[in-house]
Amino acid sequence: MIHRKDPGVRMAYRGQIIKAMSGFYYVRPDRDEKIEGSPSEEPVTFQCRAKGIFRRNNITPLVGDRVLFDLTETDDVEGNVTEILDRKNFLIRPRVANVDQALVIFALHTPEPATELLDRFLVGMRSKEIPVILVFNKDDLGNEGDIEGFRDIYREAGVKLLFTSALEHSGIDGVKELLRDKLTTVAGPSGAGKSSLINALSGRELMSTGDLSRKTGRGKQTTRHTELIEIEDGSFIIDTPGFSSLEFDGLEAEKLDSLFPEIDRYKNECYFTGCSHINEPGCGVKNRLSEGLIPKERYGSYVLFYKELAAVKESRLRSRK
Ligand SMILES: Nc1nc2c(ncn2[C@@H]2O[C@H](COP(=O)(O)OP(=O)(O)OP(=O)(O)O)[C@@H](O)[C@H]2O)c(=O)[nH]1
Ligand SMILES: [Mg+2]
Ligand SMILES: [Zn+2]
Repeated sequence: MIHRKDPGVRMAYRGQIIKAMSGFYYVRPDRDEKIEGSPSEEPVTFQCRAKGIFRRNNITPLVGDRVLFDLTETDDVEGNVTEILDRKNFLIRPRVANVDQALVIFALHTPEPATELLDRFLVGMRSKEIPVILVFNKDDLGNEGDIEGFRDIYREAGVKLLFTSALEHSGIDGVKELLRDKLTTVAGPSGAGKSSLINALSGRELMSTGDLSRKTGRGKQTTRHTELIEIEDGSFIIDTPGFSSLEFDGLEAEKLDSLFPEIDRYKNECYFTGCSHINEPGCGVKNRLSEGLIPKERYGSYVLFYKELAAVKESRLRSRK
């Protein structure tokens, strides 16, 4: 119970929305906020509404939002979000704001990693300038060859690359280190072991994990809601349900090469400016590809995405006519 001396005084505090559910926003005050009557040791979360914000600013609060809130109700931990502070960024899926980085988790095996989906993710995050930590989990099921193979593919992809086993608890500390004091969104296909890894990171059974469906060999989408989880003091992550596809929003084919670091670095060697690196003669990127300096898997994803984006643009132009 929070008791304040003068219930008539509106006090604004600063905090962050860590959970959104059924029209309520659960706000954790910033560490240096002193809230009268609040037990100092345990971090308290205030259940808030967001009366008026949407009408006033046409903005819906998101998990991760930094906000001002007040405690106008007298006697309990209820309050009202009065202002959403400027967002550093936000994601549509999951719906979350102010993300510092993404932890992208794939399994080395079961389910077999789909590099196309993985690359889609890396491109999406890079287009939002969100740094990526790429983890291949279940390395207890893999061999040295698998690991070296992925090292070769993602060495120059502009990500931090790690291998873990949530089952055998290996590689966990390395990941934990990278999450310290950050807000990290977790993504990866169903069954990759996201929830298992989060449990291993926090040392607690925070998330329920699922067996792989015997029929499909994939996970069962055990995780459903969106919430910030504090795995240790100051390190927040957000676990999301697995996904099986991902669409790009607002990307242009012409700019796609800048989202593949290992391609981007060679584009100044192309004969034509604006080279798509697919059919043009004198393409520096394709030269480097044939020399083995660009992984063919990554180039393959580039071509696939390029064509996809070009087709979207084409159909948009056609429908305008
Ligand atoms: N061998 C092995 N199995 C693992 C490992 N990590 C997780 N698993 C198993 O893989 C299955 C799926 O794990 P989850 O943690 O539920 O996967 P998830 O990515 O959270 O799946 P969704 O919530 O459906 O997106 C479970 O049966 C886990 O026990 C690992 O490192 N090695
Ligand atoms: Mg899960
Ligand atoms: Zn080129």
